[in-house]
Amino acid sequence: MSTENQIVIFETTGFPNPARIRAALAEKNALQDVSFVEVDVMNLEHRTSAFYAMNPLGTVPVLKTPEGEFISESTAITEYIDAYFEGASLTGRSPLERGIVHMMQRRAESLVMDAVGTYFHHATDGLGPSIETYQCSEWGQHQKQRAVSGFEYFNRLLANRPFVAGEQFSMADITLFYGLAFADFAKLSIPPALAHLIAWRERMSTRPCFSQQ
Ligand SMILES: N[C@@H](CCC(=O)N[C@@H](CS)C(=O)NCC(=O)O)C(=O)O
Repeated sequence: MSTENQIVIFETTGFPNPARIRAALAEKNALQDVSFVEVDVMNLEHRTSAFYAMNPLGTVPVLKTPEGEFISESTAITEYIDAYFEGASLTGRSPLERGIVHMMQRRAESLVMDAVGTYFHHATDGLGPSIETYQCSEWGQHQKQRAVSGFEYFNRLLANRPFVAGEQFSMADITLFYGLAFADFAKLSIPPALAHLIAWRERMSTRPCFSQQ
C-alpha cells in the first residue's frame, strides 16, 4: 500500500505511548485511515540516524503528516489527530474545556505515565542493558512514590466525576489508562483501597477504543 498523502504512525506494538495514539484514532473512528509502521525498539531501531531524523528524542510514537512533516510527543500527535478527523473532541472545544483537558492530561502524564516510566527504566531491569545505558535507582524509587501519590490523587478526583477532565471523555483518560497499564507491566500495583480509580479503570476497559484496537 502506498503511504503517500496518508498519515503514517511509527509505533512499537505493546508500548504505552504508541497505544495512546491507537486509542485516539479509535475514538475518531480513524484507525483505517492511517497506516502503521513498526519500529523495533528492542533492536534499537529508534536509535538510528534515520529515526533521529524523524524524532531527535528517539522515542515512539511519531506521526508523519501527508505533507511529510514529522510530529512526535503523544499529546501533540493526539492534538493533530483530534483536529484532523471528525468526531467527538478529545482535547476540549471551549477555552475552559481545553484548559482543563490539557491540565489533567499533563497531570496524568507527569504523575502516572512518566513517574511509572522512570521507576521502570531506573529502578528495575527495564528493557535490558542495551537500552538502559544509564540508570539511577534512587531516582527510580523516588518516582515510584510519586506514581503511588498519583494513583491516590486520581482516586480522589474520580470520586466525584465520571472522567478525568470532568463530564466528557478526553485524552486525559487515554493517558491515565495507559499509565496504569504501564504500572501493571512494571509490577507496580494499584492499592485495592483506591476504589474510585479501580472502578473508573473497569469502566474504561469496556470502552471500544481500549478493548477493540
Ligand atoms: N513524551 C513522549 C514519550 C515517548 C516514550 O517514552 N516512548 C517510549 C515507548 S512507550 C520509547 O520510545 N522508549 C524508547 C526509549 O526510551 O529508548 C511521548 O509522549 O510520546
